[in-house]
Amino acid sequence: MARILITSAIPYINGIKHLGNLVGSQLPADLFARYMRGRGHEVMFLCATDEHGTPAELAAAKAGKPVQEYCAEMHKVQADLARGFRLSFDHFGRSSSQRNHRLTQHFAGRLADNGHIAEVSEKQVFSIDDNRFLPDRYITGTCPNCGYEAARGDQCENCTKQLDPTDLINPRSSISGSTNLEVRETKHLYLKQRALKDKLEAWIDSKTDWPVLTTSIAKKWLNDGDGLQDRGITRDLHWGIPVRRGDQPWPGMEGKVFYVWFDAPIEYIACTAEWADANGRHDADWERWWRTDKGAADVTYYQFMGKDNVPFHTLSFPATILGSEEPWKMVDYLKSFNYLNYDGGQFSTSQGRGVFMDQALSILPADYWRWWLLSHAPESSDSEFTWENFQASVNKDLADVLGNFVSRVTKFAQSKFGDTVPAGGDYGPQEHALIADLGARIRDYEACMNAIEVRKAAAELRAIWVAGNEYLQSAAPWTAVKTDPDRAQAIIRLALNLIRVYAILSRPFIPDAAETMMQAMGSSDWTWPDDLPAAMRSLTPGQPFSVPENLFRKITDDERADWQTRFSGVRS
Ligand code: B3M
Ligand code: ZN
Repeated sequence: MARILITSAIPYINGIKHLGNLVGSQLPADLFARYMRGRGHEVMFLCATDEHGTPAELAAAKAGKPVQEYCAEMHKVQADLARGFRLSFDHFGRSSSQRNHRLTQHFAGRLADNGHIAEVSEKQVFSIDDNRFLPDRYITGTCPNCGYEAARGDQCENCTKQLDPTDLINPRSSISGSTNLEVRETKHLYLKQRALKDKLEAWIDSKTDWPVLTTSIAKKWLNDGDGLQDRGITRDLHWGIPVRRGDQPWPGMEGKVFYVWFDAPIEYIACTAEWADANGRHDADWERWWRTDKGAADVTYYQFMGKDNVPFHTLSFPATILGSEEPWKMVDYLKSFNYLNYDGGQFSTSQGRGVFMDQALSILPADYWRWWLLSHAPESSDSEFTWENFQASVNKDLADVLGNFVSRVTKFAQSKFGDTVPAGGDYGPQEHALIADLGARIRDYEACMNAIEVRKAAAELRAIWVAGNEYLQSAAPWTAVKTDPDRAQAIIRLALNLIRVYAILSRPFIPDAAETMMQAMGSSDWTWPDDLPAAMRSLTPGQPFSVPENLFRKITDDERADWQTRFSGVRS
């Protein structure tokens, strides 16, 4: 039994995520966690909400709530949606937890002790009416290049020129609109990443099995002229983890917090400690996942994320870990994803374009979405959600292929032979050929899953469902029953066993349907079919089964047209 540590990128707290976000990290991570559990491995699967930073503060202000209260509420909303999508986290933590406060301060202290931190004085815009420093993008003014009046302090959206806030004509606070601004001196901590470049490079070079997407992004940022900059890890904000040097105050840094991207990846570790706290475990129980000196040397660690998060996970976070000079577990395999587009454009959180997690579950159960999203995961390139494609693949793969097999087999069995697995006959050449074929296909499926080739794995699984249908079509128990009832009973016994095997194999993709199939077969034995001939005799003659409710319904053309309109515009 192997020990598998899995983390998904942790979603920002502000707002509900869309399906593109979901398929970029949490959902494929869940697929892999479920598969590894199914294979009998010990899995620790973690996710959390990413709660700090200006966007969280502003979203709370917009909602008219104290930021703590806002984050607590939104955490619950996201946790409920995760449950709705059957995301099987061992723990869904919060980056604002006390555990993360302490660990983040610990890492900062270690980095300082090891000479990796510089204190830098800089000038920054302070808004007197807002009583806060303004991040560059929260300053609005007229672009000196094109005259656009709503240019942001970091960049003009109109002419794309990169700006400095002090370039803006008539600058004002985007938060309050106030023009009562002044430039103040402020001191920040910088992580000296540049000095860690050789170590980072050696580490990245040692990862020869990473997906091209991951490695190419890591190398680009490592080697591009201004790629590996020393990085500011503190901010002048109220909401965040107070800057401390381990458990000591940090002179000169009073009232400042760590930058959200400094503390967010540390939450992967802190989340495991939160898991221990929530389950009455000891520190040793989480440390054995993370400290190579305390049992984590035999852990294999997988991370899942969208491509925009790769630089932070291949450079910044590893710099934090390497710079700590402590024996923390580092990622072994980093699976990254391209973007999912929506119906000829992009998903847009600000415009409410596309389907968001809450809306998706309000129109169809989780399995429908899980299947489409995973079978179209944006792996080798960006992919696109269209309602036509969604309808076609649900109706065909789920309803016609899998659903129809289960329903035909169970209904026929019940009507001809009653409520138990029929006893007649035995498997013949046709069954042995099918079992041999399926055995080979299952090994292919496993190979794709082990390699986290999500789309290919879905295609293999679909092929396994198709093979069952083809067998049933050619064995034709409805014909055999007229002349050779024993033969028909053997066919049906095999087909019922196959439903149970389908439940096991399909569970990582469509857990609810898998549960329904397993229950209908009167079994709770989820043992992976390493020995397929034995698995195909798991349900024995006389054992009760039932006809499940329709596993999947079809999406009608009217529904498709209705949803297409409903999700195209601005969210109310
Ligand atoms: N919250 C960005 C995102 O949700 C960021 C990921 C943090 S992973 C440590 O895409
Ligand atoms: Zn401009």
